[in-house]
Amino acid sequence: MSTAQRIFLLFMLPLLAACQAPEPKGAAEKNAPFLSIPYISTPVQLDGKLEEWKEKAYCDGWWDLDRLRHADWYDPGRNRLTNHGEENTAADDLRSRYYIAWSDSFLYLGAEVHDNVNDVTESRHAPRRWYYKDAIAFFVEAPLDSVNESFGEGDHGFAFVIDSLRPDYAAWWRHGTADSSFIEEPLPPQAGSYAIHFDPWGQSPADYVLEAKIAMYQTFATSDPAWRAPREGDRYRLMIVHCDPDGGEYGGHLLIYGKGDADESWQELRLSGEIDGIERRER
Ligand SMILES: [Ca+2]
Ligand SMILES: [Ca+2]
Ligand SMILES: [Ca+2]
Ligand SMILES: [Ca+2]
Repeated sequence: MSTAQRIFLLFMLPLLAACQAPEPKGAAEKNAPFLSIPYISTPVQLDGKLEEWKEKAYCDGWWDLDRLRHADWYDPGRNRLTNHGEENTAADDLRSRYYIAWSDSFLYLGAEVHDNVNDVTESRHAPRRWYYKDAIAFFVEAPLDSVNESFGEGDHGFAFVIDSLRPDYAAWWRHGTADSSFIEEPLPPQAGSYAIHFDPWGQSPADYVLEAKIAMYQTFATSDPAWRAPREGDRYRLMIVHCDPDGGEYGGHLLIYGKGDADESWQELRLSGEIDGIERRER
């Protein structure tokens, strides 16, 4: 072996070994390859009660900061809550379950939320500033494409402010097209609607259930000509932004299934067939 070969091996072998080392077994909750969103044929009544469809919807359990900090999209600078000194744990401040399903015409969105303070006011209010109020936003790219965009073609943000007065801006639509982005407007009534049930469990007036539906043709078809009437196997992307300022200005956020406005960071979802509810046996 020549001197040059020895030197090459001396420096390259450790590098090659490092490249082949197994990934460390961290605690991070890795993104699943995609979320399977079930089809539902059940008629849905928008009344702030999810019972007629939630067991047949996509739901992966409770989300709070304790769980979120182990997700691989977690960013402590953006995922945080406002501490009033009254909450024993971050989960007392905000914890939520989300439900998603689709039908031939609608995307159904639901959430069951334990919150400690309802806060929908802010000093520099503007209709588009849902992210400074208690609100849940569902970011959807439909269909998924290979272009990394921020509220460009095919991108939508459907935000619902948890305001009992139901102002016009409480259902908000941020979207884009091939040649424009961040179009901001109230969600037109024909494009979707929502219901909120406050204090659903008789435990806190700040708790709520959100039940919403988005008319896919009236929204998705206007943004991307590649969108087609939904069918099993169609690929979209999803991210949830759950805002909980509670007296802070920008305040608290849980970012779930993604990292921000860039749609490339959002989680892939696929429209799938109908599923049965989880069976619970007697013994
Ligand atoms: Ca309902
Ligand atoms: Ca809270
Ligand atoms: Ca709140
Ligand atoms: Ca895209």
